[in-house]
Amino acid sequence: MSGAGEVDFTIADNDIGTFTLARTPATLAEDGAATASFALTLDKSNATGTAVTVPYTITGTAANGVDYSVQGTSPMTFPEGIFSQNINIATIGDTGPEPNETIILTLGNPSNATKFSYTQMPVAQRTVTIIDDDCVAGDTPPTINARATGVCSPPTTSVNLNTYVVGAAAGAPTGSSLRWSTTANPTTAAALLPNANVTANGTYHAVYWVDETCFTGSNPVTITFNTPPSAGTLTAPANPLCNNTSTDFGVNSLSLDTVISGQTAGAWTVGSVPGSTTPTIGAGNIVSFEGQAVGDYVFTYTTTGAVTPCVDDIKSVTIEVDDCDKCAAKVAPSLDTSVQRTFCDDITTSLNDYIVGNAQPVPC
Ligand SMILES: [Ca+2]
Ligand SMILES: [Ca+2]
Ligand SMILES: [Ca+2]
Repeated sequence: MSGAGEVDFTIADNDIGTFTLARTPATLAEDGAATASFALTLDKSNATGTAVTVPYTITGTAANGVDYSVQGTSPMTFPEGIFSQNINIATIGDTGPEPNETIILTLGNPSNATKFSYTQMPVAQRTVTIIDDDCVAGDTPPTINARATGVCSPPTTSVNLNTYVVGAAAGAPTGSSLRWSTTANPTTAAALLPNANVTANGTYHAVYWVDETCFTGSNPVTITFNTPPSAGTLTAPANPLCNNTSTDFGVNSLSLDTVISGQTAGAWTVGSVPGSTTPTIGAGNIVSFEGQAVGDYVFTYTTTGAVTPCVDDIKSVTIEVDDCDKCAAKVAPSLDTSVQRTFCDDITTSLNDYIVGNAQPVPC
């Protein structure tokens, strides 16, 4: 007020409004639309009668509308009675591997710079970082192909597990490797096998791996090393066997199991026989040659129970059978009638000369 006898005094305001910029939280997980807020707070009521405005810009490596969305527009406005304004952001998830990305909010000068300032001078700036959760290994575990998982050992004593994955090692996403573990969904490097070659039965889990922060889930393949059956080793049979009804002249039967050793489960069959009568393979695989024709008998042992790709093993043995009674039912020697029988003088001819082949009797 001024007038006669009045003096005007101007009260110089010496209060400065101070803005403080905060952000919560400092980092955001990329997926799941996580949210963060930049909060600009004024420590005193704005009593200037005019709203003070604070412009801001958002920069950083994250892209607005791609990596995040923002709620609010520049400038923030502080009329009297308003002490805080928020700028809210929300992440926009994706599946692409990428670096962690920043959202940087930088304040401009308040509209009334003589009365308002910041606590973060000279750079009134806060950063929120979006933590990427995608890795170059991708999200899809290796696909197991239809290759047979049983092998025959021997000859196959080692298996390259990579041959059981579609695309093999070369099919791993760029920057990752096809790795194996005996643990499903491995998460540590220590759980990985040193290489893809295995020599033992087991269930092995394929994973695309970069490091302990970047890997896919796993898919299993179960490898079985099958041992091939064996028909064993032939031992020398007691040849010849006798076909006589009495064992006085020699053995006339044997167990076929005595002519091989080391065989796995299997069965004997009769192959070729010299006569018209096929001998019977009895209990204990015993064969009697009593009354059988003289000659060679072939028997075959075939294993059972081979698991693919193994196949059953086969071995054949020849048993020689003879008439061991050299005295019984022999045919009289044949006379050789071509030898001279009439002589005019003394002779020294042997009577054996009159026998075909000059055969000698077989000793009994
Ligand atoms: Ca992104
Ligand atoms: Ca993601
Ligand atoms: Ca991403």
